[in-house]
Amino acid sequence: MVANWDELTPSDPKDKNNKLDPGQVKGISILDLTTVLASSGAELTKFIPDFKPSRTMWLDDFQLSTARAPQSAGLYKDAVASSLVVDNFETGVYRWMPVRVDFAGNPPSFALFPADASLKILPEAAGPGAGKTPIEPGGKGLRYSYKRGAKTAFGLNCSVEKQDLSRADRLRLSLNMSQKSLVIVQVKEKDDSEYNQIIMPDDSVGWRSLDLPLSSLTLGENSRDENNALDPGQIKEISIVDASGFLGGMLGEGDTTLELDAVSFGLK
Ligand SMILES: [Ca+2]
Ligand SMILES: [Ca+2]
Repeated sequence: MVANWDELTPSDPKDKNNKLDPGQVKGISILDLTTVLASSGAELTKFIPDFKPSRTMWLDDFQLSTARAPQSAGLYKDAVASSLVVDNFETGVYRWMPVRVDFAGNPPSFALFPADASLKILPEAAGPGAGKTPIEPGGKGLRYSYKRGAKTAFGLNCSVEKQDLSRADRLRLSLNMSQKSLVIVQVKEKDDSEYNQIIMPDDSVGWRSLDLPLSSLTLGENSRDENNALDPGQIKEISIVDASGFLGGMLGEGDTTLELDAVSFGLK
């Protein structure tokens, strides 16, 4: 994997200019978040089905380069507009969390990194395009493979909590389902209000390039929001959910792939 300094997000909200200054770097850490969570007492086996406490981390070919890497996230400006790239998958960094939700029980149960699913960044999973700019599909994309069934949903979550989205007015992404699916594109505010765009089964197969005005997303049925409006500056998370399992077997079950590329917000 490779990343530019300016694609790293600050974990300290008190940083003066809200970006990493290469001349100020004094150390680099690589953390296995699973072990961090385990030491916090979280019941990981409940969320990560194949969690093993004994883990090995391998590190090789570590380099600091003066050449700029392809940009896979962050602010991008062209002659006409500004965008905030959420992910175009060009640098092999994984920013999306795979999730499975089982509705058979009450309450529903959640599994992060479900054992029966796989997540890969691949050239074969790229959207159609030359990927000439960070906001265009092409190059590499993300492939989420899983076996779907009744009363089960599979989704991908990406946190954008550290990004300044106050000027965002559109969400763009390229999406490809391997079989007819009911897909929900969901944007969540910091207070957990959920806003959705539903992709109907007949519009889901083959690459779709979506360009959604944020004002067209609608508040989820089970969601409350104090002002009933999606406030871009409050957006903390994007989810892409295959909710076909809700339809009681109307859509096909079994092996399914969800491919994603070129996710960005258009800025005003
Ligand atoms: Ca790409
Ligand atoms: Ca709101």
